[in-house]
Amino acid sequence: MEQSSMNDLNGVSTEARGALIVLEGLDRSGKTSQSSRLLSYLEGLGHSAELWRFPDRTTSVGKMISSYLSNESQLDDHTIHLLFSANRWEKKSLMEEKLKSGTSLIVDRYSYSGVAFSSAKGLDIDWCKAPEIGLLAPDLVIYLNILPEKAAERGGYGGERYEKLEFQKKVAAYYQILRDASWKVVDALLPIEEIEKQLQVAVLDCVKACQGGKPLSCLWSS
Ligand code: DGP
Repeated sequence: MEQSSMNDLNGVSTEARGALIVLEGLDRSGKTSQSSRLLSYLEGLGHSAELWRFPDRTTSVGKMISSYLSNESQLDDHTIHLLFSANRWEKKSLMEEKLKSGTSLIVDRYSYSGVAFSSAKGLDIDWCKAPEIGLLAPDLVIYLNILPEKAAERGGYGGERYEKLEFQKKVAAYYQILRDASWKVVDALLPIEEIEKQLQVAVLDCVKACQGGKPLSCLWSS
């Protein structure tokens, strides 16, 4: 057997690939700085890696989302939910291409934000999950756990639509519903270097598993 391939459970040969690593958490939980640190860590070890974030505000759908978030436009809750989802779908093939070519992706927010934020507005959780079905499933979900009150204390929120304490409390409750045993939950109040160390261990294991040929799968598994 070649070093770059192995057999999955069905006996189908799977190739070495990059890992899909997602960071989730409330606004101000520290995802963005930990994502950048993880990128430097993986690159420092010689791995091919990229930092992505959703919403990707550079696409035309992303620009509509950005305008909604900054309260420059108003949209029905269902409509904006589907736009956030479309913003992930429009990047799906590139995502798959990158992973298959061996690049690991560190993704700041993904479908879990989609479901938690829209459910917090009162939309049905199963309805919220439906448009995410078929997107690539992360190999690792890292959840930076922080009490909404503590997150709000961190330099305050900006002026975006969801940056309000009462709303973030509801989002936190929906993250609890979505969370499963496979998530790596890290206390976001630990010192930044301590969080970084914990994440490095989890991410390296995950990258190695994907290099070993762990098959790609799709949402929604639970
Ligand atoms: P960020 O660029 O990570 O600060 O995200 C912008 C805001 O949008 C933030 O409050 C979280 C929220 N958000 C991110 N993804 C989604 C999504 O898919 N659906 C909804 N409703 N909100 C989202």
